[in-house]
Amino acid sequence: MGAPVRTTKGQGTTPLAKRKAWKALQAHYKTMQQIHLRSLFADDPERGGRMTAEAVGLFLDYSKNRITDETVKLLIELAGESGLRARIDAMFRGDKINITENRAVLHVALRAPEGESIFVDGEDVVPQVHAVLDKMAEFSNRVRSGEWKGHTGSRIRNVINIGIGGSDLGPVMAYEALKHYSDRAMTFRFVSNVDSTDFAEAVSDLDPSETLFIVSSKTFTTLETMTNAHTARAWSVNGLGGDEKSVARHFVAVSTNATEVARFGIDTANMFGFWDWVGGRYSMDSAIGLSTMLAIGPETFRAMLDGFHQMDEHFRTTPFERNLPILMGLLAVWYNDFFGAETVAVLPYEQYLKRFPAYLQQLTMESNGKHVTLDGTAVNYATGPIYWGEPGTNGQHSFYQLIHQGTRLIPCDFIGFAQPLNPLGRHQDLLLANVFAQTEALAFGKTSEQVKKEGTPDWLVPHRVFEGNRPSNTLLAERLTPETLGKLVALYEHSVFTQGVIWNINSFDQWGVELGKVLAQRIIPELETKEEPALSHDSSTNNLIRRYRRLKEAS
Ligand code: G6Q
Repeated sequence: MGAPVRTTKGQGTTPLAKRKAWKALQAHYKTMQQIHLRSLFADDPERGGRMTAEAVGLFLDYSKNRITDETVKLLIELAGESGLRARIDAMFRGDKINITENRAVLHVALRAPEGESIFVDGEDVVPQVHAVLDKMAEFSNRVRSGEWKGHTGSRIRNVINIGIGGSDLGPVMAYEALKHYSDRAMTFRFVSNVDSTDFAEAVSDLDPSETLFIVSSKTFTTLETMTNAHTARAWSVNGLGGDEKSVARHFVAVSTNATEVARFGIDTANMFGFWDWVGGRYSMDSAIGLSTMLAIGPETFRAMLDGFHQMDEHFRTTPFERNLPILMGLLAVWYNDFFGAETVAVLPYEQYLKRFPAYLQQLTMESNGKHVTLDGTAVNYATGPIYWGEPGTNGQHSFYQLIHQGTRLIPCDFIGFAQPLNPLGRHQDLLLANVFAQTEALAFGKTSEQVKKEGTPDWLVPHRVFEGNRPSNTLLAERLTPETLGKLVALYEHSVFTQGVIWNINSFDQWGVELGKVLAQRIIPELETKEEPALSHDSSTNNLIRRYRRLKEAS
């Protein structure tokens, strides 16, 4: 097979380091590197009001970044020179921009309203999306109302999603994020790890007659998922008197692979499909979100999709200088490539978003952890930063020390909401006071003069100085609703896209996960065989395998 035809012209022709705006940014950085946020604010009293952008109910304050209007202008020029406009249009049009897999990248079609048209290989995919959504809705309503019964006639009270990676992280994150809106009479669990503890703990207190499994796997061949699915089937069938017919009432599948679904024993009438143009880490709003829909109901799920779509439209149509995902993506590039920042911390001040950083880790790092450009040339600049984080305020009592006083520059995204979902006394004001205080402390710090004035003994002064000049974004919204969650996820999806376009990499493949999978397949029989295997790995791997074999026999 020859190389696929590039459907997006006009990008990647000039290597990044040779683009005019890139060079201008290099020169500009030399000045910016010296300037403190204290002086940027002191010299420009309007800054905090001006360096903001608001769209679809999300307010972004990016004024506490180490930038000037000139920086923003140059970054936007860089986006222009990098062909961002054409790349956005290509994605939304359904061009096969995932060139290494020759696939369109159309998570935006998953939330396109009925009546819109997006074509892949001459076929309008939007009606297909809505047909699956309708099927999911019908099924969800039947389960939620109790009409769908288990094999013994019991109502389904427990739903377990079995999946991993993109078929797990989105569903878990969304369930936790939207728990407030979920049916509390039902229990939702998520099994992903091939470590048997994951499954064992998930079912330990559940009754098989009330438990429905969703086997979520695009390929339906993933080792972890299929191992867990078979274990689940055995647990379920055994718990239901050994009748294989029970599988039809207790297992449904979300997959693109009908053949394997049928082979597993799931009736393909109970399979919810999606398409090769949905990447795993971009799939939480496809049928992979079936557990989410079961938890929150079809209407609320559609509200989430509407939130996604609003952000898609904002991204597609808004000029770059007011475009939230583009601004955030460009700022990430600014710190990653000019300041040499290696990580970005995402700090949601909302307990329900506790899994949001973990979700973002896959979205960002699987997408932009790439070392070659679209044409296969090794990059000579840093690509995807490491994303990490924890909900505030907990992180403040843990790793924030390093952000405030360590030697590394860690740009932070603070995410806060004005209205709590569980209002209790003063909690929300205390929570939000911490958001504002942290960004203020990071930016402005505390000088030695200030520390001395407080009467601190000289020897202690250096320890108590905060350099400041630590950048952050603050995202504020009214309230965490399903709609807001959709907007937030789409915001980061498109920020990741923007970064990938600047770096001229393919944000939509993940070849880096393959090698380990292949090697594991080779090692599995070496661990399982009763005979001492002839090993031909390196001496470390051989030694570890032998030691493991001895240790497991020891019990
Ligand atoms: C995500 C990746 C990956 C994938 C898992 C599960 O973008 O493709 O995380 O989601 O490997 O794959 P299956 O859904 O095919 O089981």
